[in-house]
Amino acid sequence: MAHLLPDFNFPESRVLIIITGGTICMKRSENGLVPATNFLKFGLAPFPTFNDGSYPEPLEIVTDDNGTKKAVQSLRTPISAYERRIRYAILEFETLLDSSSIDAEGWDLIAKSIYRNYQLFDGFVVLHGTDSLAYTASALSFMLQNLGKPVILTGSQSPMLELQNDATDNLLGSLVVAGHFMIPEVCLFFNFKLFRGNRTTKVSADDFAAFASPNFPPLATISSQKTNVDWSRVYRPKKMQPFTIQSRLDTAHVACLRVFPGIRPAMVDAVLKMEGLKGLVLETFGAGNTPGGPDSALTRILADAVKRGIVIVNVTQCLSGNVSPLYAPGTALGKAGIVFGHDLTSEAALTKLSFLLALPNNTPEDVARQMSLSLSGELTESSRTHFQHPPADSGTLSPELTSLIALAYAIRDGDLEAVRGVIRSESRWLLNDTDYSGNTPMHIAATSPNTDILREFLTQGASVHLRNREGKTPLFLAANAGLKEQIKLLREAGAHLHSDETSAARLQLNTSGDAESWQEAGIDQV
Ligand code: ASN
Repeated sequence: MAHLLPDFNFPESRVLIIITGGTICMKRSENGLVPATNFLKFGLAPFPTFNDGSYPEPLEIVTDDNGTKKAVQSLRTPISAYERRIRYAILEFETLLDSSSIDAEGWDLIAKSIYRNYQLFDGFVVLHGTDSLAYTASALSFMLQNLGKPVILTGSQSPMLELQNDATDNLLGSLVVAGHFMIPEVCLFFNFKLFRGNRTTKVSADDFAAFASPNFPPLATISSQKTNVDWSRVYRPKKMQPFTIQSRLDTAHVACLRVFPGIRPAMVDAVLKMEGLKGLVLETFGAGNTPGGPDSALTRILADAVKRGIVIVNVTQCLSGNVSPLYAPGTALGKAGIVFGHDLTSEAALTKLSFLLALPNNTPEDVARQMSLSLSGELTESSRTHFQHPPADSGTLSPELTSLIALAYAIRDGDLEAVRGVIRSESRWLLNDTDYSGNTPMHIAATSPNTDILREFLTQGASVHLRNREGKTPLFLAANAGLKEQIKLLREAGAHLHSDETSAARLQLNTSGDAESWQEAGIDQV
């Protein structure tokens, strides 16, 4: 691809890489592979793909809840196929772990690291071992609420320092996604595929294609220089609320049990009578069946446990498909108050149960109800129908661009009905598309008079974090234009100024800027 701009003019995304351990950063030792510290130095800096040699200034990262900042070394990638560079810094956990030892404490540490640094970076990559990666991805998808930026988890089957490794491709793909595509989800990137994290499961102990998402197609695939994102599948928050985290999942009072031919009801009873047990994931046969059928001792034991307030969730042992009241044994479980987990993976069921049980004031009935609803795209609610439209033909002016232009006019005219009409007429999700200057419909709405349009976009999950070619967010544009109502709405939805926008705002203030607007945009808090 011909580069049209001089090197120094390329926009830059900032990505924080959080390292928890795992094979990707392991080195050989007498005791087998063990995680090694200082990954930036041995695993990234020596490789031109991860280091363009420009050695930029250090970047600040936040290291604790008091907001303590530390300047750390940062590196820059070469220019991408999308004419952008990614500047990244590393936050390495003090104790690096094989992921078989990561638990709710580790999930908290990851969630907190993202929360503390949320305003300083455009996206996040988490390096993690593969063994428990699907659990961590599922847990984080519930813990990170109203997420507006990409969080990409990855790891590898072979360490970065081995000759034939998958570490390079997995980390590079994750960086490309986190640095270019505003996919506001917890994702897992592996072997050229981007999956929704809470749909994944580890399917191979050694193959590079280690993960699958059997009930939900990938969100994106990478082939050569191209990243093909299926925007129609991307999950977006529907609430106008800023990013928050819910920490401390309750993994101490849940269990997971796989039924097998000949399983003794007394054994299931013993698990259900363990002190303090509040929730059980029951991995059943096929479409949700247990041995013995409706009048069996096992069904009675399960029904009694539900009466005692234990939430039992029925998921299938099969790799793909749904549990439902199709056969008599499954129907009996439903009647006994056992929740149908639809097409949840065991990993998602267990972490979701731990998440819901930890929420204050949640009764077992509340937990049971929410277990069969989708909280962050982890299950397919059976009533939902997906319509897929064939791709549009290409013309001189693509239909997407025509719609985008019509949308821009409708926003500028403040015509909410016309805006809704354009959105309805287009099968694609238009709201994060950009015009030639990198402005999204949200950028245009941020400076147009009808705030109902802005509100409409925000409640439809349009991103407040996308930056135009000049690196400016919709919030910056609204503050620059002194539009208080627009600033207020954007802030309510979690918008914030980036550090380079803050410097630009301070310059504006020295000349003619409206101090009150900038203050409302949060300038003295950044
Ligand atoms: N045991 C390793 C881990 O999960 C496996 C891997 O990362 N491939 O940390």
